[in-house]
Amino acid sequence: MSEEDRKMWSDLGMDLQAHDQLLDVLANNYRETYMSQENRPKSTQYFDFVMNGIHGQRVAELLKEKEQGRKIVGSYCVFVPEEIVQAANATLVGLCSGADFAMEEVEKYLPRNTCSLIKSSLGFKLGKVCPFLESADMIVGENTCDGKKKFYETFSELVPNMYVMDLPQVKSEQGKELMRAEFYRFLQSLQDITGYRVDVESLKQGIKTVNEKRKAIHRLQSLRKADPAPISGLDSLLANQIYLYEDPQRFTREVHKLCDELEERIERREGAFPANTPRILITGCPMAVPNWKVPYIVESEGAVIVGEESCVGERGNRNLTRDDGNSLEDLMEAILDRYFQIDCAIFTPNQERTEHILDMAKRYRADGVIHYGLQFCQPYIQESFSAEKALRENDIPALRLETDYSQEDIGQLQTRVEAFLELLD
Ligand code: BJ8
Repeated sequence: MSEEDRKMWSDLGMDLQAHDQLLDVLANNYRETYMSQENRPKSTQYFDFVMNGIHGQRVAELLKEKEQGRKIVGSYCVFVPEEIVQAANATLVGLCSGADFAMEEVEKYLPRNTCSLIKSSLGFKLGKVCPFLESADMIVGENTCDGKKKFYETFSELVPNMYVMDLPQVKSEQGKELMRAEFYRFLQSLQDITGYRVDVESLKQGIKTVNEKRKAIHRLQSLRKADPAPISGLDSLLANQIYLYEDPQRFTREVHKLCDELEERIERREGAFPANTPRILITGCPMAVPNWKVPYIVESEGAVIVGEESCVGERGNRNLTRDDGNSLEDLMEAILDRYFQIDCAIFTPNQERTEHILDMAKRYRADGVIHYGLQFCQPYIQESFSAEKALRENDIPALRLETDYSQEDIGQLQTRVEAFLELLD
């Protein structure tokens, strides 16, 4: 890290000592998890470059955009419509955190039985170690699960620029109406902070930018159907994680470059793992950087992850937004239609998610499915039972894992994954 980076973090009011510790842990974790992989496609060097500058180069770019009048919007959920943010001359960055930090402090604010994702998000604020959070002009919290809803109440007392978006829990006409009203209120609030009036042209451009990014990741996902899989699940997960805060145009360009290389690998039947390696679909809670624990275990036990039914994965990027409207209302409706299809477990009933899990297992030719649940996550752990039942009824082996961000259960997880993989032989 350069002196310039340190000055930037200090100007943002961060705790440099605590941040150094976090970066050390992150660098070690990345080296052990990612750099130890064999047969990585060359173009994954782009991921190394992004991860290397995760709190440096990307943040400096965002601050430069800010100097030119653009705003930064932080978010904890894929329900926040990026198209509208882009159209309002702002940049969206994901803030979910994937590592424990300042846990003693966190438990002064939140009950112990809160999921790691929420605890970590608070820990990064209390520890003053997240430059994205500290540079955001608006932080959007969304009313999804109970844990997040109550967390945002607490968080509002710590961050002055919190914006809470209400969301429906039922996919009814009334639910859609609520989401519509909330998307318009969000549009208005963005215009208020950016001083920028969203029109048909800017909204079309916003849709185009985000759709292009989605098309690139769809292409990557589709190439993972090949056997041998041309890229590891770990690297594909990283693409989905970077997707949430990387510059959209650069991300799109680099992921297409990676896909060109993967197509050549497929042609040569060259894989990240040998042909006939057991293929696993992961489903469940989102995995934010640097939460690579379960994928690392799965792939070091000799399987390859071929898809993620997750918000950091296909649930988050599944559909494109229609761009054929000729009025602001048409385009807003297209955005609403796209986001209303996200089948997060906070919806009830949520049969579409089970159908998507089955569909993905078939499309990616998965030999088995692992349901990844964060401890104390009621919505996903509850749904893991119905998902498992549906998978078994379709003769697809399933394993339910429940874990957190600690390293303490690694041995136990390895044993369970190993036993599951033996079943697939
Ligand atoms: S759309 S999955 S990103 S809410 S793991 S905090 S659900 S207790 S993250 Fe999510 Fe949006 Fe839904 Fe996706 Fe609560 Fe569960 Fe914790 Fe979770």
